[in-house]
Amino acid sequence: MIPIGVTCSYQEQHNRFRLNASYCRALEKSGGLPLVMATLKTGYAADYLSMLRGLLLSGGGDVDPCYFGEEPLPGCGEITPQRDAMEIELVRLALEWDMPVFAVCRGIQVLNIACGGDIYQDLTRREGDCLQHWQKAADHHPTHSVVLVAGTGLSNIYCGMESIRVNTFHHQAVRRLGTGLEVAASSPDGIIEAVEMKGRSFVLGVQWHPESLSLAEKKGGQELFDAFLHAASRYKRKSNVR
Ligand SMILES: [Mn+2]
Repeated sequence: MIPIGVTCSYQEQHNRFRLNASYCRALEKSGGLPLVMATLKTGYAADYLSMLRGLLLSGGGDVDPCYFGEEPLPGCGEITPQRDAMEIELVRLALEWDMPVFAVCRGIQVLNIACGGDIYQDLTRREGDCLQHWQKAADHHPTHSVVLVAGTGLSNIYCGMESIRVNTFHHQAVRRLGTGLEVAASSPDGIIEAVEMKGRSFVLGVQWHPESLSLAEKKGGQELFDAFLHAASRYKRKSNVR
């Protein structure tokens, strides 16, 4: 079993951490040993990552817009500043170590912001019409399509298919790409739905929820965890770093 760190939500008003078990089940199905990173502290990224062979950023609430130089707009939801700080620190060090990173939903936004990009604080206030990105169907039903960019790692994982259908529960989305990131999929309304980083062992962010697809044994979910764990199994920390 390959140790994978999984971040979780922090519900300050209830004094509890929270993680949908689907992430852990999906990791286990691909040979991963999930280690939930339930901390509010920064300064321990190296201690954590030293124990791990991959980092999974889970979904959750909104990211503090201060990280990309904006004031909060009316459509911005609840933020958890401790989680933002801890996850951004973790991602940056994981990228420095070329550790495999898989970022889901909120995670793709954290990954993009950690690389210097920014996000739409609220898609409903974006100019131009958007699809429904917060579906009313149950979480394992794919409801909108995404077009895959040919030649990307994501396209390879999906055997060169031109598009797939995904589930969708987000009101924020990647806007300006962070350094080194490339678009791997977008929805027909032009929203970036997946990003990756070329020349890395594995850096993939998806806006949808593959863990829910996996739990329901729907197509397109477990394939991503398999690819992530394959990369994690081959991970060797670069010798020229700490
Ligand atoms: Mn979507």
